[in-house]
Amino acid sequence: MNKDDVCILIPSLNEGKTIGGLVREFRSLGFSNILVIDGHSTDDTVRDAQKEGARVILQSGKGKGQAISQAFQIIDREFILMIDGDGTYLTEEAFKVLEPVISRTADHVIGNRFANYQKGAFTRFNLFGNMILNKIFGLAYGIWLNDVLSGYRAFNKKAIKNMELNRTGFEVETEITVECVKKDMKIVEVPITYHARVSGAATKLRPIRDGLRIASTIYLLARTHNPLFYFNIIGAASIMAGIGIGIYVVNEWLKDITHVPLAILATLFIVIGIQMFIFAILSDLVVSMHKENMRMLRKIITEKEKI
Ligand SMILES: Nc1nc2c(ncn2[C@@H]2O[C@H](COP(=O)(O)OP(=O)(O)OP(=O)(O)O)[C@@H](O)[C@H]2O)c(=O)[nH]1
Ligand SMILES: [Mg+2]
Repeated sequence: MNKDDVCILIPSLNEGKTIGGLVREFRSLGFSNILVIDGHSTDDTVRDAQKEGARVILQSGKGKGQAISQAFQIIDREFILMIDGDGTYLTEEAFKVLEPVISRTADHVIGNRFANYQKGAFTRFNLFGNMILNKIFGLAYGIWLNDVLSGYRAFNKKAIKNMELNRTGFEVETEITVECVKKDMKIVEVPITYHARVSGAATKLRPIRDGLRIASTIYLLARTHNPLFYFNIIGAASIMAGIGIGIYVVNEWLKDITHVPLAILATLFIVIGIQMFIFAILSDLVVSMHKENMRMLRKIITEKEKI
């Protein structure tokens, strides 16, 4: 592996306790292209990273997602290793994470933290939340990954240049994975070690708010990949509401009380639900044809590049 072909990308926001050591370790492993994208840290993050030899740029907006998408636009190396700046991942596992992209068996590699995590690295709530989100992701995209939200990842240039990222916050890992699935990039997971944050270094993740945002991102982005999943959920919710109101109306009617507006509402919900199911089938047809076209287009482009 030519280490000069690799860009180490570290998003950081107030990681003064760990960033210096992290950059130093990567340099001692032989990596010279280290890019820290900083979210306007108010501690020594920028100074420490620069002192150890990293190139530091300040992100133009807010959030980890915005930082990553800005960094992707300026990176020109063939391979990219992305790692959080909080010292929870091991630098020596870089080679393991990079291997599948370098050997061209993958376009995107995800380090699976659940393979080996230190006690205390996840709260019980985080473990549960991750499990649920991985399952929702599997249902929506048909790819059953163990750790969609991992912060230790590798890419080849093609993968990052093909990516269109619009989410600004902690939904970025989800969006990256979704984009790879949508663009037919090959994803591989490798087992990694995950440590707890060093004491006193605050997390920027707000589990409930960010968890809900991630879940809604998984759902909303599925519209153009798996419309059956997207529209059937709306259809099922609508039919269930209709049936619920309907049961109430019939029950009351048996007691000689008639609710005409509620009866109309129940019927409307059920009809809308059925229409959503039909809409799901039609959208699925459109999306399948679009995917077929895109696949063909990509094949033509790759063959053209070979000539
Ligand atoms: N540039 C930039 N980096 C950010 C921002 N928010 C978080 N980060 C960095 O993104 C990485 C992941 O954030 P964490 O707070 O560790 O989130 P997490 O890993 O999901 O949560 P923990 O389990 O508590 O570590 C860290 O290196 C942060 O410093 C931001 O707004 N801008
Ligand atoms: Mg972290």
